[in-house]
Amino acid sequence: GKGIKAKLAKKIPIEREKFLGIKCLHGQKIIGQISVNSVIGGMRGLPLLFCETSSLDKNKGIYYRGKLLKDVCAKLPRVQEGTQEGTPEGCFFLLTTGLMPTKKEAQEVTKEWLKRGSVPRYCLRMIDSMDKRVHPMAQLCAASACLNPQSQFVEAYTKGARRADYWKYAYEDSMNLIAMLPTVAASIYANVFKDGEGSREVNHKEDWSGNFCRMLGLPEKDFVDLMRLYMILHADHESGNDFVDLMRLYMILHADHESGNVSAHACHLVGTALSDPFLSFSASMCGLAGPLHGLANQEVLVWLTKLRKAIGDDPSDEELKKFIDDTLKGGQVIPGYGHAVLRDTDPRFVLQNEFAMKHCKDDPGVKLVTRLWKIIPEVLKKLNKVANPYPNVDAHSGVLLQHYCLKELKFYTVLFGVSRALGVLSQLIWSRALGAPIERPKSFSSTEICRFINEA
Ligand code: FCX
Repeated sequence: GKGIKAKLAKKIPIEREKFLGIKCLHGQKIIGQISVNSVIGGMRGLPLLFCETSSLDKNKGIYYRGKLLKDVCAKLPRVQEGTQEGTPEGCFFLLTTGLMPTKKEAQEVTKEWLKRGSVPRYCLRMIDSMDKRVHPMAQLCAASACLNPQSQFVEAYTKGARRADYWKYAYEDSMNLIAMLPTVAASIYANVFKDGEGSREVNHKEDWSGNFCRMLGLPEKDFVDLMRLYMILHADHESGNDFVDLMRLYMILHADHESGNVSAHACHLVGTALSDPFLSFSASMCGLAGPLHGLANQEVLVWLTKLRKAIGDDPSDEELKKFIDDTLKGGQVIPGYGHAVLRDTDPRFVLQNEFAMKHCKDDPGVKLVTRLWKIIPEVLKKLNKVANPYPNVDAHSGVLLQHYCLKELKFYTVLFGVSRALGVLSQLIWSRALGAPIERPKSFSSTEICRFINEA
């Protein structure tokens, strides 16, 4: 059979068998210990969750389905003409099925999403009725929740569908939701930043990212003309579609990050109550909207802007070090540096930097970010407490978006969210496929914790 659904229909019974076997034979084995710190300290590092789609290794980096992210980027089939990047569509195929798609299979996903992409009018009306002061992320949460009348999962559940079939409806809803997200996000962007100007038509000649960029109206025509002129003058390769390629790459890199991070865990948690995928995704986005999670990409740019205002676009190493020191002395962290799990430069940073070196190495923001990659770790290491002094994903994304004229910082987390849908919804489909039960850990009061301590 072809397509994701056929692949899943074949694979899910096998994985269920495997699961049942593990449960029966090894269900009682102990794989971790819970300390008092685990209970009061955010469950850091506890081996508590299941995730089939992606994993992190503190030194080796990020894996999607057992493949290093850089190999995923290298091997995903190039679908549209003239593109240098794989597609998020192909990435979704990989995350859900565990298989690297062929070019044809990746194209099939694009076609499916184009077919499913039209957003119901009542939802667009709701977006249009929003006050501009409502943060784009809050609008994304509201819009995805309000799509819930579309849910085939709800319909099937109400009619008494078999539990073994739940994944099929979770799949349909996930595909429909992902297909609609570019239009939803672009409508929010147009309303908040462009007085409602912008297209909402899906063009069947373009892929998911191409449609998204066009609906955002980016890069602006002036910029495309400028780039064409630059390319003619430098007798370089064709340009103009670089921004779509950046979008493809961005959507692949931000998609999945294990299941313990806030956005993935929120989606899973809500999904275990058998809330439908639209509501589960909405919950996920509420979490991504927090400053310790998805909002960090915004903070990096704020910091860089301050830096450039203070010491200019081409400061000396000494000036940079002093600015970094001053930030630290002011009691602030260096945004975009450090990670809870990784212990080396985030591969998502490296891949974005490779893109930048190919497409816009002379951009002053890009140059600065690249120089800081050498300088900041030296300074952070000297503090003797930062577990990972190297840059994470958020240190780079902002300057690239700025380069292509996506200047509205408040929108950056929405892009992150559209991408994150691919990961959290792949995980959700598998949660329903494997019959993940409702999450319900036991909680303890401080009196009870003290009793444990006294008994120990
Ligand atoms: N600048 C200055 N100090 C830093 C630092 C940074 N970038 N990163 C960590 N430290 C400090 C911590 O503040 C802590 O100091 P303290 O003991 O005085 O409180 C000490 O180093 C140890 O923290 P560490 O174990 O290295 O880091 P955590 O796992 O606790 O936290 C994050 C990880 C990412 C939250 C932390 O490095 C940070 O605040 N970075 C800056 C913000 C950021 O970039 N966030 C995005 C993270 C990521 F990409 C994502 O999840 O999206």
